[in-house]
Amino acid sequence: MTYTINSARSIFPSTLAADVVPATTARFNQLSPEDQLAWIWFTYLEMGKTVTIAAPGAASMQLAELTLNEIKKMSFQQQTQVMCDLANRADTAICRTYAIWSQNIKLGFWYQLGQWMEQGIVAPIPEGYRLSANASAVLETLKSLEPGQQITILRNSVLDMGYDPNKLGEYTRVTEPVAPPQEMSLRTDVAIEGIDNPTILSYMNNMNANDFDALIELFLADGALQPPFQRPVVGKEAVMKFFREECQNLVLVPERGVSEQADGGYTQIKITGKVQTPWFGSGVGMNIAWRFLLDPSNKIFFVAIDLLASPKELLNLAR
Ligand code: ECH
Ligand code: GLY
Ligand code: GLY
Repeated sequence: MTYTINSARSIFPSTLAADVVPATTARFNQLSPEDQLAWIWFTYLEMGKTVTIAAPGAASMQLAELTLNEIKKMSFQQQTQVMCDLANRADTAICRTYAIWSQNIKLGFWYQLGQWMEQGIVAPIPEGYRLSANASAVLETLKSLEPGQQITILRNSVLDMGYDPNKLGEYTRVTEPVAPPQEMSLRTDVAIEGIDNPTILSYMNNMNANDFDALIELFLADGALQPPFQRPVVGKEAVMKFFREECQNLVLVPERGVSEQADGGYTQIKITGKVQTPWFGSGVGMNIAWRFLLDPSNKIFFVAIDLLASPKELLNLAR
């Protein structure tokens, strides 16, 4: 048998992903725009008790600056309208601008608005705002989850806002500049219990060094990468674009793994461990599995990244 991307997706089928994340996001999306904004505000306050969010890099803020300044000058009523429009995915100039920003620019934009809301520069959530019963229930669910699951839901809520980019026709995404890879002398090597496959070790080390040119060479031309809760990104060019836009400054901390022969001379390898995002640093360790399928020449045909259901899953290396 030869593998297709689709059949590769189900290697290590006993891996338990955090399905509560898409389920909670779906419930969030049912709320009214006002409720969504207030829900995020309360979530943000709640999470602020235990984790700190890092200020975004200057480069990403600069790309949102025109829009931020425009909003800063508005009345409270107009500011509230803009925020509701974003949650409502309305067809406005600001929602169209927002739609073409990369993930980090969207997050940086809201980070700034949140600061301004705290400082009284941008309209706050009305004092005494009462969440609907549904919104309160979704908030209770969120509180019961692990921090890595909470920040993923929070990020989803931000990424879903603005005008639908699929309705824009041709457009060029606005992204942060890509920093040069880390200098060789500063790089560190991961060690993974049970794994000495050089492709896997290079994958982790190159990602940690932001060395996307070296990283992409580990993939087959028609190789694919499947981020958590997403469809696979297929082909070297698309995967490289994904790395440059969304993978700077991640910290991968793989812990253990298992490797076994698969059909047709392929090798399947499952690794579990932690990942940190630059937004929360070592304050939030996400429990992650990587499920790799390597071809007979040891190149990556497929890798899925899963956010795990619980820390217990870190020990599940069953085939
Ligand atoms: C306020 C109220 C009004 C409305 C809004 C507000 C502001 C909200 C703000 C939210 C900020 C949220 C943030 C969330 C960040 C989440 C980051 C995550 C990162 C996960 C990364 C992973 C990486 C995995 C990968 C690996 C690979 O090997 C391949 C690549 C890749 C309050 C004003 C909206 C400010 C900052 C969850 C898992 C390991 C797949 C990337
Ligand atoms: N502070 C996180 C970032 O700029 O990616
Ligand atoms: N800073 C966003 C991410 O880590 O994907």
